[in-house]
Amino acid sequence: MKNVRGTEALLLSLLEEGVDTIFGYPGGTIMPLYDELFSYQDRFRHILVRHEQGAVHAAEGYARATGKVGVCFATAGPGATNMVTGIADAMLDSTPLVCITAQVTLDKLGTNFFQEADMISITIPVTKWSYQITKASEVAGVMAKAFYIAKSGRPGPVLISFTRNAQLEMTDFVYSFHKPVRFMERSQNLFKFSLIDKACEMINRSERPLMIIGQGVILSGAESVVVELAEKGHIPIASTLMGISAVPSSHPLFTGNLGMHGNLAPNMMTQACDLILAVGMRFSDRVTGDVSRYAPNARIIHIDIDKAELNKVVKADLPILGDAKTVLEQITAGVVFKDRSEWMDFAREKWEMENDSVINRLLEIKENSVSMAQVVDEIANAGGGDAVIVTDVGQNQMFSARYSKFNKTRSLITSGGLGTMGFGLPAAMGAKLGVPERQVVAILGDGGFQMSVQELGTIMQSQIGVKIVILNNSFLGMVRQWQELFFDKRYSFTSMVNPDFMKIAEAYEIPSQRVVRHCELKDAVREMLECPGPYLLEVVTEREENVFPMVPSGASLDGIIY
Ligand SMILES: Cc1ncc(C[n+]2csc(CCOP(=O)(O)OP(=O)(O)O)c2C)c(N)n1
Repeated sequence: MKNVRGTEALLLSLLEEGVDTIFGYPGGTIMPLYDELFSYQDRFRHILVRHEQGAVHAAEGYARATGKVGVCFATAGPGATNMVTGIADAMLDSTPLVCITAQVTLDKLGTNFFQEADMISITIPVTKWSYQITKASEVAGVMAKAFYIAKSGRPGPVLISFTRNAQLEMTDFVYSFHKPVRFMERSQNLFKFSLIDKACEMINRSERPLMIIGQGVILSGAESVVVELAEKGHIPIASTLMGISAVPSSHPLFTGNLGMHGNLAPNMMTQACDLILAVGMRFSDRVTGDVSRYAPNARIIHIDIDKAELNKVVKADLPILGDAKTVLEQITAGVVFKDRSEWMDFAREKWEMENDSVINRLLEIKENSVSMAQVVDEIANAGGGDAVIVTDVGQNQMFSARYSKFNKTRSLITSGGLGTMGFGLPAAMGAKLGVPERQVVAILGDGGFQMSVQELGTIMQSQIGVKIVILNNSFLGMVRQWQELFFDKRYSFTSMVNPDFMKIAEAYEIPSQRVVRHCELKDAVREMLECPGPYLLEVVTEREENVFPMVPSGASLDGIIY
């Protein structure tokens, strides 16, 4: 047992939890903690970001790329409230985080003290747990619980508000890992074996099954079981945006990505299948379109670790509460091979239709311009499908999801649930720090890049070797696309006058290049990928390119435009 300050107890707790990287930004109220960190510099890598929202997105990128819990620090008041968008983003995308924000001293709480913001009330709806530490003696127990909650069951963010008096008080430090209380433990694997038998029977009987995988597959480490089950039963797989990369894009049973800007085949297959095996996905509106006309002929098996997701949007014929990997292993044992070649022919036919109507057109080479799809395609070819692709939000995101190739899991990091512009650049920094051996490419729009452009300072100071690609269409492209298609082309405030991105890169000492013609693209991408440190590639793209296929908002999946 060691008698230490609250601040040291907190850092010792982080060490106990295996934390080695912290993203943060100091300020008055958190100064005692940063002062303690000064003595622990050899044990932690602290990344000084340029905005607290960036700290959270970086921690998200780190968590998504590594599977570990992301950790970030911010001071009280504005530092803490700057984190809220990132925390909400992590909540919707089930990303495990522990966010530590400082708080004014206990006897000043509720007095509108300088930089006082009630972070508990603010974050309750966007965290799995938020708690205010008011005594140093609470630190070890609260931190153990925070890490347990962040990573258990369906992962998510935890916020710990750390009052200044608790930072400074002395306490005896003893750490013991959190022991789950019973109801939490049970939720991990509550399924009954009769449900497994029923699932196997439904799958074995089905002529046209479709396995839909979400991020839950990645979070539970069920990637190889998904492939095993699909191959054993001859079952096609489709992925949600968040499930992308769980299964290699080249797998013959992988039919593509679902949803609003997904591929034609899996969307059409949803409407034509007789069984959906939904694994670790939540039937988001972006995936279902009009729910009342969703999958009209299908019976539905829904496997999820979060009870609240079962029967929330789509009524399941067989809801199974449990961990995806454990449940799928059981199901795989009972599934038999059935020749579903005709069903796979259906998928192939739709792929050909999409190739003819969309892909070939977008990839068609025009001498004096470059399309966004071509840039993503070139990066995919040059990177061989091994890179981690981090996107921002908008057309850049949808093109990245559709034209990238993925060989490995945890290779697409994107803001799915909240759709947070400004996510891409800091998330890519965090991902690169988490998996330095991998190539990490951030594909961003000119709008989203400028929402977190200040993080170039972090990249410069910490020499983070992330590759930044700006698809510069001088528009808030996705909103412009909707204005073109659904608002009579009335481009209300979506045209952007942009700065010289080359000069910005130069100011941050980041090597850069601008491409305006297709013939320059290949060499520029190669140069970027071969550059050992950070690199910024701006591609001036066609201004009014659209992402297709597209299921218009509120339409049924049958109404897909391509
Ligand atoms: C913080 C935030 N503000 C606004 C939006 C709404 N929005 C979604 S996509 C988009 C356009 C993005 O433009 P850009 O970053 O240039 O990317 P592009 O679509 O052109 O690839 C906007 C404004 C959002 N998702 N997030």
